[in-house]
Amino acid sequence: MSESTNTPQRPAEGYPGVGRVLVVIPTYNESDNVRIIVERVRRAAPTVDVLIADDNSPDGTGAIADELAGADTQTHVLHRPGKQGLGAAYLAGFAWARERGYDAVVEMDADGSHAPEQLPRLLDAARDADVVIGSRWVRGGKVLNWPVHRLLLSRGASLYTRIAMGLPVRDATAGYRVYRTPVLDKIEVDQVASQGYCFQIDLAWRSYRNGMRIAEVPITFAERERGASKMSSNIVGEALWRVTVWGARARLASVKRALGAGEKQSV
Ligand SMILES: Nc1nc2c(ncn2[C@@H]2O[C@H](COP(=O)(O)OP(=O)(O)O)[C@@H](O)[C@H]2O)c(=O)[nH]1
Ligand SMILES: [Mg+2]
Repeated sequence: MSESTNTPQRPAEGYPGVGRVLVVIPTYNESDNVRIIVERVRRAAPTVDVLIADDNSPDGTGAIADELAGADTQTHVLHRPGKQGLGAAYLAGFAWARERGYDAVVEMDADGSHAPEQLPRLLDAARDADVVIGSRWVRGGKVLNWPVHRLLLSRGASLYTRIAMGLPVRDATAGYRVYRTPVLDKIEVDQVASQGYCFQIDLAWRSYRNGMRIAEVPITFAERERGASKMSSNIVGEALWRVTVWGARARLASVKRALGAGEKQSV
């Protein structure tokens, strides 16, 4: 088949200055996209490996993923029993990477919103950072083909996260990221239960609180061209609710610290 014969077959020698990298691509009903995205990643960054984390997609994405993995030693598949959400798929992918000694993991959507051609830019930034976020809302960042309500939702979510939680990240819901593997232990990623956008905010928040170096690199984000979005109003609601609770907790903790310091001073 022509699709698999042009896939480069090179040993995974790693990405200079970062080491062995695994790009985790969660999929649910991405049969129109999975082949294209894997080929683009392999071409854009030939030394990195790919893991497709598929939740038993009814549209046969998993079988296409098997075909891709069979034709390329650097492409792998993790079959999961059913739809359990984006966050759970990433956690399983991260665990897979840690078991195999990868130095860094990348989060990337299957639908082409995160251009694989920009991956080297993110990985270059990972040489001097623990976490790299491909950001729409820093200078040079862009969004293509989004209706105004999505632009407002995304910008609003990031602004709200900065104000409510004090998280100094411009694009807190962004899902195009690099984590150096030791970070995952430090932020106790195993204990994360959030899904969707909240998963991304949660990991950024944990990284920030644990003193990780977070770099934001401008990306051009394109809306998906094929297939349907899996995000729902529930996922947006979860993010809003959790950000409010986390923010309130953080503020309360700092007020308590300030009061504690005041009491000590007065005795
Ligand atoms: N494995 C898995 N992947 C998922 C699930 N939900 C969404 N995804 C994938 O996560 C990525 C982002 O989802 P998408 O629907 O594009 O979200 P949007 O970009 O916010 O509209 C895509 O690659 C989806 O196929 C899920 O429950 N399980
Ligand atoms: Mg998408």
